[in-house]
Amino acid sequence: MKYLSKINSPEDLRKLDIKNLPLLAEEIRSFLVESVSKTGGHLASNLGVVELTIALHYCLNTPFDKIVWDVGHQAYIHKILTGRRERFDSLRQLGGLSGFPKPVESKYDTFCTGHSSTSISAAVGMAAARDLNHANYNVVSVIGDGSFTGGMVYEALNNAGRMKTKLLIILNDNGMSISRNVGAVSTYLTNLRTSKAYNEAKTDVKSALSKVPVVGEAASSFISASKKGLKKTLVYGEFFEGLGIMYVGPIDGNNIKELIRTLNKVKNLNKPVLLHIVTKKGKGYAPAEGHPDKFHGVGRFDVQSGELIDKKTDETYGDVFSKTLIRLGATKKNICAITAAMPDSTGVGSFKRFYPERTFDVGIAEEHAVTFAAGLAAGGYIPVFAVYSTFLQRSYDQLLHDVCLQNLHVIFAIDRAGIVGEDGETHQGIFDLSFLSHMPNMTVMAPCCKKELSDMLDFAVKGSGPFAIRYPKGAADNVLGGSSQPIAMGMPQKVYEGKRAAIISFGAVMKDVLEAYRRLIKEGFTPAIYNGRFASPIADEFLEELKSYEYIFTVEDNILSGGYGEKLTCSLSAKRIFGKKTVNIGFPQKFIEAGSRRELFEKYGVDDKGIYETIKDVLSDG
Ligand SMILES: Cc1ncc(C[n+]2csc(CCOP(=O)(O)OP(=O)(O)O)c2C)c(N)n1
Repeated sequence: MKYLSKINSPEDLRKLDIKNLPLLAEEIRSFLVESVSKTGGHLASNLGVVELTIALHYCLNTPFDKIVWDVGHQAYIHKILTGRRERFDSLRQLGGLSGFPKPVESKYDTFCTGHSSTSISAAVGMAAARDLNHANYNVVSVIGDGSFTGGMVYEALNNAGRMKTKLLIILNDNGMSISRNVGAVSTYLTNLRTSKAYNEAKTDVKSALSKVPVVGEAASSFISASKKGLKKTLVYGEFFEGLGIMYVGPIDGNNIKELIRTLNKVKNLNKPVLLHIVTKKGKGYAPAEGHPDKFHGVGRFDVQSGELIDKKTDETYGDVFSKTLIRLGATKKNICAITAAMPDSTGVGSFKRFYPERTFDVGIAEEHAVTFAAGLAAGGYIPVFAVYSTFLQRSYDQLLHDVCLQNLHVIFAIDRAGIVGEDGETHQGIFDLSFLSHMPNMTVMAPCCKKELSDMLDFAVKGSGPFAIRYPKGAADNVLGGSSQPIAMGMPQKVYEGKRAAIISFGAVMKDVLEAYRRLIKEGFTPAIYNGRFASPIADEFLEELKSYEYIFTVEDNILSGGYGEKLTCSLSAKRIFGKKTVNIGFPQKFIEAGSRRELFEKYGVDDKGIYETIKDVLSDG
């Protein structure tokens, strides 16, 4: 590592001669592949932006100039170049570096990201703050073509074009979201990259740009000068220009010299500019170039072969969901599946192989996906939107206003509910119970095992109105031996009879609850065990049943605030059932850091040991 080992800040980088930067890029790629092979992480996206990241820190005066990384999964090189190389082996681990930009981690991280399509809005806001302060730094948003399918992008462009302030949007176009990018916007970008018409339009660029007020002359002479040096790659993006945003590109985003020449010009333009760069996802590492989707987010792997080290063997909740939906789709011809750009990780891709005409990939557009589902339901179909808990957060009002208000029969299959682990604060799915269980008409369920997930989907398809079924990441088991009492609206399943105390387990925490129960029994405690099943509604009959207990414990993998336990406690008091000593076990109302799922359950006392200790302490004191 001739060059990389000497770079501890962007100032060190800026001292390098431009001719050595391609070698630095090579060193960074080796370092990245080696490192991520040990920690896991977002490899392919980062390999594609090595040159871009070097060029940005080389041309800009960071941290005075601000870079906002959309999603932020591609900010690893940025971290490596901004003084975090030596801690890179702690990436995504408890107490280690975050896998996403995090201002508390570094002054070079300007904005927290993790969810897509936010960077232009944030950058426009930062540019507005700069202008109010009469400052003059650059604000740059780096956003991928996948993230460009999200609706906020267009709200931000609308705002940026009107404000006319200095802002640089770099559209990193690799043709990929996690899978191949989809939709009309993606087609438009592909046309920009390839169409003959646009190449021919290059001759008109100069006259078109001369008409642009304020910077017309400067931009026009820039284009003329650049044309010679930039291999005639500049064309005219009429969509952006029509919004008042100067379009530059497309240029080769893996050519460092071309990037630097272009950035040095556009950074001085005093208006919103969109620079369209074309990059290769996974560049420089053959397995990732060949399978950019598999190496988008990857576990530990062998560098030579590209083979995963921790092979997935057990069936996951996502697998069970996918199989069940395919089974249901065969008889119920009005079931549709929807994904927001995550067909493979949600199981919707498998449904598509059987029923392509009833499968919809809407792009990274969760807000739209929910209202689109509402439209399908209004048209007589039963849409199933399979989505990660954390991303459904973006659709609160669409759920409430567009689905629940009309009591439409839409099913939300909420994967990665609860703690997700290494992706950390931005991705933990610990809020869904709190934002769903208070919605009128919404039935909210969680299975304790794989058999129950399948039963709950059957139940939801047969029912009416909206349903949310939440299940966690990872292997699913049949913890209750697969034998379950039929599902009845609002009613939990009684697992073990008991006296004095009832422990109500909500969802897949059942395994740990049963482990804690075994230890309590050994010590002479005799609590009853329930499998909660429904966070909303909670049947009156069950509340009445709880009258016979003195202590009520609830366990869930959600934040306590607004979660299952609080909902149950409020339901008891609404029924005037007083005098119960209730203790809710779950996660505190805070953003939970990265770490393995097990570590985090242990840390917050939601594992078997924590549950056992809490219950034992309370019952012993009483
Ligand atoms: C709101 C939201 N939905 C889904 C995701 C999951 N996700 C992470 S990266 C990604 C694809 C992003 O594609 P693009 O912006 O083109 O970046 P690339 O990885 O191709 O560089 C998706 C769908 C997310 N981070 N945020």
